[in-house]
Amino acid sequence: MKSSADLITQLIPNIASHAGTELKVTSPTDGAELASLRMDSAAEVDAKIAQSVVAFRVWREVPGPRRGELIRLLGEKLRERKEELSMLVTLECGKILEEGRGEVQEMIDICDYAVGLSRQLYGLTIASERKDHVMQENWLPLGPVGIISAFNFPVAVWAWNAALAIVCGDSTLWKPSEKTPLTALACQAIFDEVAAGFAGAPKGLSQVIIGAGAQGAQMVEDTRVPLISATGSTRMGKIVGPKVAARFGRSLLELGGNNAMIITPSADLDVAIPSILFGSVGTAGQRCTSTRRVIVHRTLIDKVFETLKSAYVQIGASKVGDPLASSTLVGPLIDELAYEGMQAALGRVKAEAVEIVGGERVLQDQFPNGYYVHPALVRLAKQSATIHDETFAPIVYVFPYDTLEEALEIHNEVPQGLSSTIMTTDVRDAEYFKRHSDCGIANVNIGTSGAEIGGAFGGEKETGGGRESGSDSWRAYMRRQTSTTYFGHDKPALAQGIKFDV
Ligand code: UN1
Repeated sequence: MKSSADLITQLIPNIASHAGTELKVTSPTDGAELASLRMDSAAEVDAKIAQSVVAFRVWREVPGPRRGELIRLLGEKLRERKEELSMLVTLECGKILEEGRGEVQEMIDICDYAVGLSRQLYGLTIASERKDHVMQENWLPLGPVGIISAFNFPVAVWAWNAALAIVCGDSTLWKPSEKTPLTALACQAIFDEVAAGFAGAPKGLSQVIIGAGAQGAQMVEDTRVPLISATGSTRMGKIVGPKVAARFGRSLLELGGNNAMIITPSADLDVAIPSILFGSVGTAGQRCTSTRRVIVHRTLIDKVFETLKSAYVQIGASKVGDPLASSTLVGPLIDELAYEGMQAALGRVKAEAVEIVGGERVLQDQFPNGYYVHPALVRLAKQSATIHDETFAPIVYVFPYDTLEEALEIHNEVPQGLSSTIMTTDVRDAEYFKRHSDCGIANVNIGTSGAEIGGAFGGEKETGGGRESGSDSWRAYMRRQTSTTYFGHDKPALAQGIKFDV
């Protein structure tokens, strides 16, 4: 296997030009320094935005299907580099390699989707009330799109946004998490390589801004960036949303989740249990879609809890470790702060808990600077406000319900509204759940995490209301124009039958 330094220079050939002292990038696997980078100055951010405007003016004139061709080539290049990029994802954010591969696959999938979309950016033709008039809806490129992404999906979320924005005729500016700038630079290098050989792709069509809060805030406040697509915590969204709104910009927010599974009396537990495990311990509980609450019918609570308990004990004993090792299912938390957040959440719930399994730090001898934990399973007598906040760590709370109406009340009580699921073989329960879940995602017999790119992704309430990826999410990256054309010979007629004869 390649050393991390070789992998980085292979994927980011110009890494030396980013060298500096301001941003130390460490791997969550063992705390080792991967690189030390400089951040963009305010003048550099300004110049990148200006360049993005210039690139946009060129790119919007390129026909949609031709724009799609660039994204087709990007998808091809990602297929070629999949293994190396997946390894860098694992190294920089700590998710297991299998999930790193899944994340790069998600990039490839959205590229394929965007290629098809590039020939389907269509609007409506609407019946006009007036003779010899035609009314149309045109979808036009919007402008530079600012993308703010989080550490936990360091490359896929960029691809969801960039692939769509670019086929829609926009340019993009990407401010990745300061915890994962290397994967962003690697994606940028791949993009640059593809764009260099592509006639008509302007300089600066896609750019990366390296920095932290200040660089992000500068982009958020700049009126030259009509859309800010931001993924991260609700706390971040509460800052970004009003700032963008204050300048009449548009924001697409993908914020926190507090996702739940309801297990009904008719549930097939052979389907439910693996879904809980992937949802709650997968990605070390660091997905916005991770399963955080399991609401179980009282008749099944003992059985579900005991089955989960033995799985958690086994996972804690043998499946937590080096995310590059093929036997590992749970890698490290991103950093010490995440570990402290997890311990604080467990501390808060302790007094209410019926039983807590796991939660402690492990592998400290092997990885003194890596924050590995035994995923935590917490049994409660009922839900309380203590678990209304999202904790970005592997903690799942299990508690009972008596009637499905009550289960949905409990389910919807939290401030977030991203993903939800019901385990049932009763079609009535499934339909009731879909009608009453207040989330953007409501699944039946599959877990809360691991959505496909074809559907619109996002959620309600404190999750921010944005939708990205599939379905008609592309419309967020374009501006809608209503156009009425008169093609008759008579004196023009006014709408609403108004007479205005001079
Ligand atoms: C995120 O955690 O920000 O549905 C995105 C999922 C993934 C995306 C998660 N496809 O779990």
